[in-house]
Amino acid sequence: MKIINCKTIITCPGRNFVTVKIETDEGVYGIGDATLNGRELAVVAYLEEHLFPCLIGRDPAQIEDIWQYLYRGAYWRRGPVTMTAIAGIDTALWDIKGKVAGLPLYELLGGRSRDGVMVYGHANGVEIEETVDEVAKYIDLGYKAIRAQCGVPGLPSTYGVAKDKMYYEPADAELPSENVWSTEKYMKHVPQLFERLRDKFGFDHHLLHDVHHRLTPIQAGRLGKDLEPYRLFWMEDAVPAENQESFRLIRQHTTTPLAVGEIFNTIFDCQQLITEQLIDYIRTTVVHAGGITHLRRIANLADLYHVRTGSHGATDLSPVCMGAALHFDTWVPNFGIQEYMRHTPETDEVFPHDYHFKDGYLHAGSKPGHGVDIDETLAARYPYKPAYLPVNRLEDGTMYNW
Ligand code: KDG
Ligand code: MG
Repeated sequence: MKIINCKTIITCPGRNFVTVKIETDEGVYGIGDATLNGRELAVVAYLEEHLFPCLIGRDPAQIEDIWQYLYRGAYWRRGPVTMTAIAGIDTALWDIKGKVAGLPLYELLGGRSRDGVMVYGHANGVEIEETVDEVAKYIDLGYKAIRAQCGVPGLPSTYGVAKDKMYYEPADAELPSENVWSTEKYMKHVPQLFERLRDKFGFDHHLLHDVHHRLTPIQAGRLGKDLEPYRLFWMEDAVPAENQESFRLIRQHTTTPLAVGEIFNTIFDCQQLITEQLIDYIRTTVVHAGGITHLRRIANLADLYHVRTGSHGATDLSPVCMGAALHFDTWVPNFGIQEYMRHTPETDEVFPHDYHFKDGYLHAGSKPGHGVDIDETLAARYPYKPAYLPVNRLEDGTMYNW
């Protein structure tokens, strides 16, 4: 079997998605997600100009060799654009392998380790009581785990508080919009949110929180400690993680479990975090960490150090990524949890898929490959629209982490 054609499909059924399609001389094709929020066309150019020409004529079964060719062979390694492009190709090749074998992807990885994949949904509100109402809705839908975010009094807007409750979409403007941030106001408010949630709902559901890279290590240690009575499943992205060592300080001060990694691209971004057991959950996912082939390496390393997976699953990761991630989650021995923000009905129509939600779990389905397809005619009805994630400034105007 040979690769005869590769292309990207860009569509915007509410938000932008980039999909890689690889076609073979035997009629079998595979697809992979290559969406990098706010930088979509950089990945498209990297794929079309630099990677696709190298794939024509290759055997799609040689996934490992192709991965090494694209990663090692390029000389320029790592980085979000490169690794997202490689992920799109890698996912499409695993899809082809599954279809050729007539097996769902999790069977190729080693078979099922669990019946369903526990997911967490996103509850958010401008005020605490609004978040409480949203958490109640997720509990009614059957979720076992819910991420809770809330507006901060004195700040006009903040990360995680959505206009549209179910389909939160932070890339909301043609040029980056600006948020204002105060660590002091935030740190005073968040423990009140979780006190209220535990008061109202008790301890039967997992609660999670995303700090979104906004604290220093000692502030994160303090917040983790303040949240200990509410037994969070995790505190996510407490600090920007370029400096992996900074997690040591957080660890010294709190037993609140720590999650990080949605913006990591390779195993080298989390090597120290994992081997020194500075985190509890690694959030790398298929599309931004080099595909199934590389994510598997990260998860295997993490397993040796009691670190479990908790893959990113926001709406900017397309249903193709979600499908592949769910097969991965169904297999991976050290699974922790999977993030699940529902896509809009328009997106679900463009990407028909085999996975489904039931009683707090997602089920990958049993179709060969990852079980997600793309309706190209429908996709063409939604042309690309430039959209950026916001930026963040402190109250005195200093540029800060979003
Ligand atoms: O593209 C960026 C979003 O996916 C990210 O901000 C969402 O932090 C996020 C999360 O935990 O889902
Ligand atoms: Mg996050």
